[in-house]
Amino acid sequence: IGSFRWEDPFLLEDELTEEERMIRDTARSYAQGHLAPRVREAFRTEQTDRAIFTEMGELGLLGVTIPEEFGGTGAGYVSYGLVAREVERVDSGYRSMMSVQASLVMHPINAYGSEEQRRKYLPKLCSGEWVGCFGLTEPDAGSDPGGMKTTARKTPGGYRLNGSKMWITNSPIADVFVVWAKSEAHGGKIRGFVLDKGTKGLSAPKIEGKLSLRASVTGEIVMDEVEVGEDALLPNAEGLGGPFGCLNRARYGIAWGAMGAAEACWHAARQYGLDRKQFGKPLAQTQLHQLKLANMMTEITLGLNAALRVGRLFEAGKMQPEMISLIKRNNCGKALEIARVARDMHGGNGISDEYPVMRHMVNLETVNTYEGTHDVHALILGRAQTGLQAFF
Ligand code: TGC
Ligand code: FAD
Repeated sequence: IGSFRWEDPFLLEDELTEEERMIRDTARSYAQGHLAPRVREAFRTEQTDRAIFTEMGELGLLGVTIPEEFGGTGAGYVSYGLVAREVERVDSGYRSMMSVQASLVMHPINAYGSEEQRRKYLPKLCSGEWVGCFGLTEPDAGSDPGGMKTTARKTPGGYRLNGSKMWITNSPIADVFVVWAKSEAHGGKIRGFVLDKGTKGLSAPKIEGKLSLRASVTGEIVMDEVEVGEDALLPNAEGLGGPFGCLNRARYGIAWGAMGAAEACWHAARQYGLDRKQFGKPLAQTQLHQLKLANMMTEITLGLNAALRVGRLFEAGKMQPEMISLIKRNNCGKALEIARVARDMHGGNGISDEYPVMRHMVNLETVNTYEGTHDVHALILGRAQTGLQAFF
């Protein structure tokens, strides 16, 4: 029968295929061996290491769900989730860099792009030679992306784009910009465009002073009369369904990733409680400490197994976006709460960057907000069961 595995109570490990375990192990050994040693300094000094993209690319961690003919691994969504979990166990910023590249840049090019666009962009994005970013959010359109002001006007040879995007992961170091704009030639419908770095009128200033996700650079995208050819348009997506199709994948990965960050906090709190003695005994021998650990174990176990279930449904073609709202909202909210409690359980040491807990905590504030805030996903789930939308 074997014994209870406290770190994997429902034996999730046994549900994985050989290939999934291999990909997960590659991600884990890279994350622990190469990301963990540099995260403290990167977070302290707000430095994003560009080399991480090529390192991940070499190991096949960027194009997990992209077909092999375009440089990807052609593996499934569970593998993708497992990579997100291992990377975010180290830092949510590193997972952000990876998931934007994979779900928000490569996915739309693969799913909505022409054959030429796929051939031009995917292999170099898979290898990390090029870095991508995804511009949907604007200064006045966050939760309500349908309110975007960016426009694309038809020109004789293509389109002219004007507008600005805000809070864009990777943008200051990006070579490839997937941006969404209202296209006059398509009745004002939202269309996707792929822009190349260096195009006249395109710039991506860095946003300074972030107190969260400091190892992952964030910027604006400014488009001032940016002229592109017809070949910049993603031909096979029209309306908000285009960007949302990408968000489904990124949100799904975040549901796994947030659990990785939560596991890091849980394990750290457990170890701290075993090592630290007060009142003549280890903190871990107090009832309050054990109650907190029991809560963490419970939420993480449920969250991971829910993510696995949705991953399997994804792979079986049975994914519905509301399933993803459920796990994105739940897992991010629970991870944030776990990080806050783990921070407290470390006492004064918990505020030091010698321990990972407070860094995870401030990172998870962003993770709980981006890709649809906790409350926006509640409204999606509320609409799904009442048929009444309460957004406006
Ligand atoms: P709504 O009327 O609900 O839908 C408009 C059209 O979109 C379709 N749709 C979806 N399609 C596929 N998947 C989904 N999840 C979809 N959700 C909606 C829908 O069927 C409809 O299609 P059609 O053909 O009928 O037009 O639109 P709404 O304007 O009422 O939307 C409301 C709401 C709140 C659901 C939505 O706008 C929303 O989810 N807001 C949150 C915005 C968001 O998540 N932004 C993320 C920006 S990217 C980012 O944060 C990256 S950070 C990544 C990192 O660093 O890791
Ligand atoms: P708002 O929409 O203004 O929301 C503010 C508050 O109001 C929230 O609490 C929200 O839940 C609440 N609220 C909004 N609408 C309602 C309502 N109808 N009813 C009740 N409450 C409501 N975007 C991209 O496009 N690409 C990226 O790569 C990207 N990366 C990001 C990286 C970072 C570090 C951050 C912080 C953000 C990033 N974002 C990105 C943007 C992110 O998706 C948005 O911040 C998010 O969607 C929320 O939009 P907002 O900030 O405008 O907040």
